[in-house]
Amino acid sequence: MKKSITLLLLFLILQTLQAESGYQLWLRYELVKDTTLLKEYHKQVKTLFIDGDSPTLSVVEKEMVIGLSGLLGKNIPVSRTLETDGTIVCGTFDSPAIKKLNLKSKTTTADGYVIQTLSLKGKKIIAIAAQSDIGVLYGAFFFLQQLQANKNIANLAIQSDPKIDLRILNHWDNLDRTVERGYAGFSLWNWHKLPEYLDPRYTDYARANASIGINGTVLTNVNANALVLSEQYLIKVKALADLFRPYGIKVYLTARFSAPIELGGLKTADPLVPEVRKWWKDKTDEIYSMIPDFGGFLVKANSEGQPGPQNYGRNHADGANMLAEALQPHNGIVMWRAFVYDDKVPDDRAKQANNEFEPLDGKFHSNVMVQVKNGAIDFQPREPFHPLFGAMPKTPLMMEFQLTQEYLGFSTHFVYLAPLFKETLDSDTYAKGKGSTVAKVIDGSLFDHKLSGIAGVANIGTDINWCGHPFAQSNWYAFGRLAWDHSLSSDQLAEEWIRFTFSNEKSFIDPVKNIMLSSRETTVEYMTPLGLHHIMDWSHHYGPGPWITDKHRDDWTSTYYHKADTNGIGFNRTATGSNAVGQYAKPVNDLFSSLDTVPEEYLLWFHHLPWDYKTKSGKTLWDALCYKYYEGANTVKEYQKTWASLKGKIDQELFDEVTMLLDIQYKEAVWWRNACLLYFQTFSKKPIPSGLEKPTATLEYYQKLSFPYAPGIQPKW
Ligand code: GCW
Repeated sequence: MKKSITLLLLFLILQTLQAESGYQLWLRYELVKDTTLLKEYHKQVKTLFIDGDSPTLSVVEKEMVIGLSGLLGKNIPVSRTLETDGTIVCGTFDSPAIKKLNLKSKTTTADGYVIQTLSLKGKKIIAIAAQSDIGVLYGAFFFLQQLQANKNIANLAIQSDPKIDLRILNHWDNLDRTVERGYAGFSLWNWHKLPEYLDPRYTDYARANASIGINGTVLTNVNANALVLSEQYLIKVKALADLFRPYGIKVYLTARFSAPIELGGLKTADPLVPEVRKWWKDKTDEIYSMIPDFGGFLVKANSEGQPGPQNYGRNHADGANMLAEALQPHNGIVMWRAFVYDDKVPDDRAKQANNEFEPLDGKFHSNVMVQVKNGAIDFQPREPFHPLFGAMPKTPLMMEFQLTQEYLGFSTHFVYLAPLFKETLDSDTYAKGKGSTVAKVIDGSLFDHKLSGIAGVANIGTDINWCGHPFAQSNWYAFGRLAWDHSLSSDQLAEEWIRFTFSNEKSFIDPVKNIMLSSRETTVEYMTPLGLHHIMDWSHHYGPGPWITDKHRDDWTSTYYHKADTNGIGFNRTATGSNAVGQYAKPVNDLFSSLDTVPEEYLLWFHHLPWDYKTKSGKTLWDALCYKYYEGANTVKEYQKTWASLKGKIDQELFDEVTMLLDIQYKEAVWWRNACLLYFQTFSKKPIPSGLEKPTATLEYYQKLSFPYAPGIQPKW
């Protein structure tokens, strides 16, 4: 015991001496600086009582001990009595100590928790209780966060239940440890050294996820490799699953549809062929014999060259249901992705998912969820909500957000994504009249579904700070918190994260929060303003490439999407064009179709308009476009100034890191602005409005730039 206290103190001292790398994420547990508050906390938190014994409750104890000693700067002893003033007691509702307390509020879910201050025989104690051990763990983290945020804990009466049941990270990690669209190093999963070598980082990963309520992880890329389903790899998967279990994190795998051929030696993967069905059933049974709480499969089928049921003339429901049947006896689920587009170039790629999936509504087994990206194209800086969210009432739909910044400046640009997530979640589908928000679709409440889920494509890798950009951590954080409670505001989440990660000082929080809250809009402005989309460079997606054209698939080019010509610019998706608007409910269709009502941010998403079209601001379309691009780049310059003024308020190394990244971001914002405007100018034939500095480089210069080694490229399959 003594030894562990000495080690702990040593650890705390070392921590303060070392420069901060960002490794600790939002779990820094720094000593509370406000001395009055610290004194209060010392009175309120004296001992810790963990009522029960389980791997998860051991995690609770460990986390509380680390957290409290860090925050309070003193050792908090662990006892087994309620007799002391200042006891923090953690346990399930049916544990003896918690039972004694007769807590008034209860939770409605297994994951939910209650945190309550109460008096017992004149002693003030705080109870952290839940239906399950995992709920207790979530409550413990939330309690520590109250201290991290310097909140008053004198009279806690908190009750919290997650609104969405499955809160999952999707790793696009390959078995060779490259990460598709990953900008933070290599994959965390060291397959070569697993199962024997358990990198301590796996535990820190689990802690971080549990601290924000994430309860599932898909370990492998949706562009799947069947090998992960072989015994050789399943042993490794099991090692990770065993490690994650006490943290409430279930493991899922991507299932390559052709695995019965590649691994099983069958001649076909046709989902209606009995041998194929048997292969999946046996494989699934094998997985569960090793990992009894295995979560299930995530599948990308018949999309971007991935095999799927359509190869055999079957549909998505046939494929998904085959896997669902294999998983059903084990309570596993299938997450079948709706990000599909086949070999034929459609008149409008935005329509394809609805075209293929709407007719299948009601045909999926009860343990299938269809996983839908937030927008119909592909994680663009801004997209209107995916029309499928209002169009499949009989099927539980999962949300898929992208945390990794494939289209948002990789891990170089400072972009806080909560406003993007919220914009989609708060969108009204009108599927059952006004107020039918996307959030209500995915939390299951609108159409009364038992299953509910949300996935985030992870932005995590082996970089010391996990996400590449110190501020990219906030996207992992905000995703987890919103998955738990989608009604939280971007503002609140930004503030929490800043407090936990950097500082409780208002003079730091306010300006940094301002940058965070506007950062996504700023990025849209210098990349794809007014509803432009998919104008990035070819394949690696790094930097601007509005000139990309004449590739083997038209719907992978930029010209397909912006349709700029001497007449104007934009994709006509109204009834006179592709009629993608027809996939929305009437009020949404009307809103987007009419030039009087379409929000300016979606203007060119839905309309092709002449260059001299008068926008609401009174400016011509060309001028409005120019001003937006300039505004975006100029705002990054403002960020640089604001950030520079914060020197000395946080760790110097971290400060310098963000300074350098902002320098790159500004350079790249100007690059986006100049390249796009010079290119569009060849059609508009109009000058850049006076007063705006003219690009110094030529369009040819930008077009010649080449980046053969840009990170995160999609490997050839
Ligand atoms: O946007 C595209 C990405 C691919 C990705 C695909 C998908 C995993 O460029 O890299 O593949 O989306 O979501 O399946």
